[in-house]
Amino acid sequence: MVLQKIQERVLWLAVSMVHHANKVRVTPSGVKVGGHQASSASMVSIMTALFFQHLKAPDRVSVKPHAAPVLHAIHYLMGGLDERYLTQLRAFGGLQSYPSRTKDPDPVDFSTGSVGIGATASIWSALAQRYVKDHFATSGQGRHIALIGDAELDEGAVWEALVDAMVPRLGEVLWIVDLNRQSLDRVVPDIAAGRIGAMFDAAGWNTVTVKYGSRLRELFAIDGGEQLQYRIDSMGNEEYQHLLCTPVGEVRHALAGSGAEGPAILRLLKEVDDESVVDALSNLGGHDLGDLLEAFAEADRVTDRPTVIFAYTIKAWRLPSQGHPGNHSALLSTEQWRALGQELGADPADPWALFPAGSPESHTCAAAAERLYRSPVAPHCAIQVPVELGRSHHTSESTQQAFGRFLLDVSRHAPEVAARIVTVSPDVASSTNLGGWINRVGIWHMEDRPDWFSDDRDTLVHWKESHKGQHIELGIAEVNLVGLLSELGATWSRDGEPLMPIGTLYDPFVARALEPWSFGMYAGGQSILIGTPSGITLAPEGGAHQSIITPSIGLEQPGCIAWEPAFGQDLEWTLLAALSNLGRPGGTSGYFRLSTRPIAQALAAVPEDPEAREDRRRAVVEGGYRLRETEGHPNVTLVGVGAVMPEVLSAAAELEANSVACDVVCITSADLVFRALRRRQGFGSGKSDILERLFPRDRAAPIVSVLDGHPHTLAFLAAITSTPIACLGVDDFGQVGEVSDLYKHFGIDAATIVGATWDLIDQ
Ligand SMILES: Cc1ncc(C[n+]2csc(CCOP(=O)(O)OP(=O)(O)O)c2C)c(N)n1
Ligand SMILES: [Mg+2]
Repeated sequence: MVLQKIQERVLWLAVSMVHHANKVRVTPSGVKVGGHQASSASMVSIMTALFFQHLKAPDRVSVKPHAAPVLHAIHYLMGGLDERYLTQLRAFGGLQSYPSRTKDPDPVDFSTGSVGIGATASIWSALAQRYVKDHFATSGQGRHIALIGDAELDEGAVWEALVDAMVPRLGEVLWIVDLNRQSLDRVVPDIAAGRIGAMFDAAGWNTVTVKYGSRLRELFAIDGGEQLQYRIDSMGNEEYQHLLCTPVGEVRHALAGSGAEGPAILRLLKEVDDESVVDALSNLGGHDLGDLLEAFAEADRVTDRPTVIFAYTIKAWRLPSQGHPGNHSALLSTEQWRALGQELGADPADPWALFPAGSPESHTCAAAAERLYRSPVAPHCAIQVPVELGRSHHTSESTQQAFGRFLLDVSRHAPEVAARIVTVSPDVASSTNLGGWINRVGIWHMEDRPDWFSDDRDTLVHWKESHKGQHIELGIAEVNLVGLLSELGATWSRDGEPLMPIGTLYDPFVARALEPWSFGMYAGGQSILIGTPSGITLAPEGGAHQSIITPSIGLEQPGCIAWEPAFGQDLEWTLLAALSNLGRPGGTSGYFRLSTRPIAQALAAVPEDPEAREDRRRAVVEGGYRLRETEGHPNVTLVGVGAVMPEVLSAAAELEANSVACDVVCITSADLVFRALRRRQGFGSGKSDILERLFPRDRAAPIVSVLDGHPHTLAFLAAITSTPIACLGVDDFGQVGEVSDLYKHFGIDAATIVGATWDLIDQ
């Protein structure tokens, strides 16, 4: 059968890529290269049946991380990957260790690597595509398929996604579980598949199981077959895996076991030779191409809910370490690799050979390539984001309030930008000030639903759900939030329609969502995350919710610019700048750390003169501005970020009153200032004038830095003008109180700033 030959070649190529990277290519450092021949082997049949027969062009496939070589082998056979890459697995500029949407040279639909995240990405991608279809004139919707390892189902991210109320409606989602009963270290304990299937069932999924291959089914159908099936079905995973590793001559008796069904099984197997007993035992449905294709077709017949196919497979299928618990990272020796080539009809002397032109296999590969061809996504013309919205920020305002007003201002003054904004919140929309925006744009749902509280006068946030809404509400699930943000932030590259996704959460929960958030950016999603309220400034609201390390997280997070504006005007300017960075090649995500502390806006009055105002705006979006300049040379430069600016300014006033000359700098993005410093030091290219603007050399003075976050975040400022520094900040959390109590307790109040200044300049 043609597919049979193709899957053997796919297995050979995948194993050979790993073999070459580890046993042929020289690694001068001596550092382990690695690769996963066993994990690849168990997925070969599933992926061969899927790609060469079943898949359609619009379908998107997320491939479990350790089957990356299988995906590349398939692309190679379909003509989508140059041969030179096959020797470059895990090499600089070569094929990545795990499928990478942004770094691999061949078409990869989803980046995977962090287990669980690649699985759930298919769900968020389906939702994002539906959202885009509901709001813009896009067509075509394929399946969103995730090929996942069985141990990925141990990940909380999977179950967090499964219980979301929208998910059971996603008929386009298909998961195929490579059920090889093994994880990295061990045989998955007991027989968990039935229980897990029931959990999917309870979550509203259609479940399909592909357990036994045709040879086993034939044996089950004859006399003694019932006992054999009972014996295999009731056997724990560990015993089954042990049988796979048992010497050929001993398998028959071990399979019969010592139970009541043993004699009937032995009678059944009497006419079967030892090799065939072993073959039958390992004849699982996940390696039976016909059974797999039937299961895919069965999944396609159910369109009103997602489907999961449990495909029983064997880890290291057809490799010497088949089924062995220690096979996860096992590599074939060169002799074993050569022998495998012979068994699979490949030539180790010419390992990358393609099927001969004109052969049925070559035809099937070409036909698959043609069937799966996608025309490139046409780039959308840039959305013009204004630099101002025209609101005057006076009186007293917190950045969180300013954020709520900002969204309403955008919908009034820049409707074409507002049309692209989609907000998402994990059950904290109203407490992060999204209420006004939600009332204006409504909640997005796949179908229109009645608002039972529409006539209730006490309801402040109206829950009007329709397919045209622009806010998506999730349950309390921060990992879902960042997963969905990532896919909403990738529609510009997938569907040609840029979105400007903004997610809100309480700032300490950034840490809970950190790794999947970061992974989403690596995978190519561009979005804005609003952490609010933040720091200890949320003081009376709860010690447990205080975030301390998020300023450093923001500064260090790749693919993202972190902002912490103090004033409403600064929030407006920086948020507009962040929006303009979304939804385009070379774009970047944004992270805002906001606060519920009302601050007198007059403290940072914006110049009236248009030129001076524009000058201020530019500085604000480049990382900060000088808020106060003393006459003559300063004795100290006080630097503040965010909610602590009133303390910084009142410390400056007190110091001046005591003849200590102070300059004050208000930083809006420590991240951008640090990047400018790196550039000035020769790491990367681009402007660094913001450094001279914030810290002119001719005004260099010792620095006292203050923020509501870990003090080390601003320690780098000392390098800008080579001055001494005292870093004030917060290095503990968990105490409720009034803001003034806590600022004093943690030493970010005006008195401590004054004291730190005296200590510093006395030295
Ligand atoms: C979040 C995360 N935790 C741990 C790992 C390390 N890891 C890689 S593969 C693996 C086991 C995967 O088992 P399974 O999904 O069943 O795939 P198989 O190798 O059996 O095909 C683990 C723990 C990881 N990549 N990501
Ligand atoms: Mg597994």
